[in-house]
Amino acid sequence: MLNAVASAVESGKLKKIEGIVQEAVDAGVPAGEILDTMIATMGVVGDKFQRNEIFVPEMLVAALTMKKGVSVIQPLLAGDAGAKYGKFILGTVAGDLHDIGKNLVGLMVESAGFEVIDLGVDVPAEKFVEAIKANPDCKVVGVSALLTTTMEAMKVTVEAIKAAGLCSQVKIMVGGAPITPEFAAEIGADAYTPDAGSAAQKAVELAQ
Ligand code: B1M
Repeated sequence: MLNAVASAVESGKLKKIEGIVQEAVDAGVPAGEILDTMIATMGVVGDKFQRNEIFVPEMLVAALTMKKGVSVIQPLLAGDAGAKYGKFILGTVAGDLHDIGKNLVGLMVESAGFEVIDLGVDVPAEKFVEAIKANPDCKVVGVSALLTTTMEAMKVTVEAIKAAGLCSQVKIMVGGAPITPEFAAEIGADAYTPDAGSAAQKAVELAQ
């Protein structure tokens, strides 16, 4: 079952993925396992891209396929905790178009009890600042970056939030494949988490 999910994502079976994921769900495979399989498969896709075995279009179709697959299990992953911890502003930094990880963070944070305001991808630092100012009840901001070349934009974003004097209002969480706890500390972020599940736990901690 999980092999079929992995192979459908890897080969970009856009039309078949929903059925394949649904079959796995119906067979009793836990949604978390299905998600972990899809995440691991994107790692395989990335490795193939790095070895020039596939190119951007294939990587994009794999990503779209994963998104469709996630939509099937989304209701099983997200609980309805209500927005008891207030708002969580989230975005992928300027110059960066990767959003699957960010979207998973949004999903988990929402199910942990936040109202998520998703600014999308390629978000300039000023847009984060404006959104925080427009939402004075927001206590946590999540900033995602997937490229080593956009880590600098993450630094700029954290600096802009601090320069705008918003640190007493919000805590800043960062994450994404190239981000390390050391880098997070270096740029002055309040927290780093490696995945969506731990991001949700940390967000709850920071909001209290
Ligand atoms: Co891109 N890409 N990509 N790509 N892509 C990577 C990131 C890469 C590692 C592939 C590789 O070479 N092995 C490489 C970056 C290398 C580097 O920076 N050193 C790369 C490259 C080079 C590029 C382009 C430059 C390629 C080109 O055009 N020549 C280009 C850049 C475009 C841009 O952003 N400006 C590009 C484009 C794309 C697509 C558009 C085709 C597509 C993205 C589609 C989309 O997201 N809508 C794509 C994809 C799919 C990937 C890979 C294959 C998969 C990413 C993914 O979705 N993973 C990726 C390879 C890889 O990651 N191994 C790759 C699954 C997802 C669940 O994981 O996003 O890591 P991830 O999220 C994780 C954690 O990181 C964490 O939680 C999630 C898991 O629970 N997390 C957070 C993420 N954000 C968080 C925030 C938090 C906390 C945790 O707190 C706020």
